[in-house]
Amino acid sequence: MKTQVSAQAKKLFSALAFVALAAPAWAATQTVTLSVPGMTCAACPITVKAALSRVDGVSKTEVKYEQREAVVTFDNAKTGVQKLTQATTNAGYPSSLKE
Ligand SMILES: [Cu+2]
Repeated sequence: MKTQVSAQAKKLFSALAFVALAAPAWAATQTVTLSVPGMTCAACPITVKAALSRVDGVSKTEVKYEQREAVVTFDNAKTGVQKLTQATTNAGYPSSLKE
């Protein structure tokens, strides 16, 4: 009985993994969280938000100063994580994708 449940769970897991891997190929809107450790005062998020919002394809940017994070929603056919981190870096705030 136990092995049967485990086999089913494995099947379900691989199905979910497949969906997760396949999604970027057709899903146009993607949301990522960037770690922006360089934000040192309450005004920094304004600069970071402006830099990210200026990237073509970005539809929503939410910068959380307390967490040193930026949550960005974008069209993944137009832009990508590398362009987002490049934009914050150019504005003086290097960032990286938060896993
Ligand atoms: Cu600041």
